[in-house]
Amino acid sequence: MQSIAAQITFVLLLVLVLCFVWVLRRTAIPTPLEKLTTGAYKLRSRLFVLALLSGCVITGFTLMPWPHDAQATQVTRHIDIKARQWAWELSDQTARVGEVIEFRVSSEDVNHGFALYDEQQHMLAQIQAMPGFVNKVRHRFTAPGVYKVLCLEYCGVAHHGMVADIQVLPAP
Ligand SMILES: [Cu+2]
Repeated sequence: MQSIAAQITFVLLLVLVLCFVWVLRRTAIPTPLEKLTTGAYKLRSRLFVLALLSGCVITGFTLMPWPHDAQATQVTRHIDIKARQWAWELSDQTARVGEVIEFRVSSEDVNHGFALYDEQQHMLAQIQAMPGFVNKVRHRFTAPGVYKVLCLEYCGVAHHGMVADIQVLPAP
């Protein structure tokens, strides 16, 4: 189904691009080269370059670090997570500081959104919980505490009640 939707989208996009090209070719009025380097054209070109550079610099300085622990390649163990309306079922609700947990997330009914939060309500990891799929996300716990699992995908009237705890104990 998704591949059919993608193919239809590509065909419609191609038609749209061809329409733009057709309109552009019919209405293009050649601009003399000397006009492009004087007056308002020159100002417009400089403003365009300034906006482009500003956008690159602002984007570069405001990029957030990737929320998933990309260094967490050595998985210590895994925790199976099953979502259903409206609860989380975890194969284990405890972990140790320093452990790299691979969460294997699936759903028994509809789409849910698995999200792991620390005690300051900072989201540490998230991934979709989908029926028929097991999606994996890894996280290294660096501090003890009670972490929360919440649902990020609206899944029905009691969506807000989908909360589970993971107790993270100090390193042995
Ligand atoms: Cu939900």
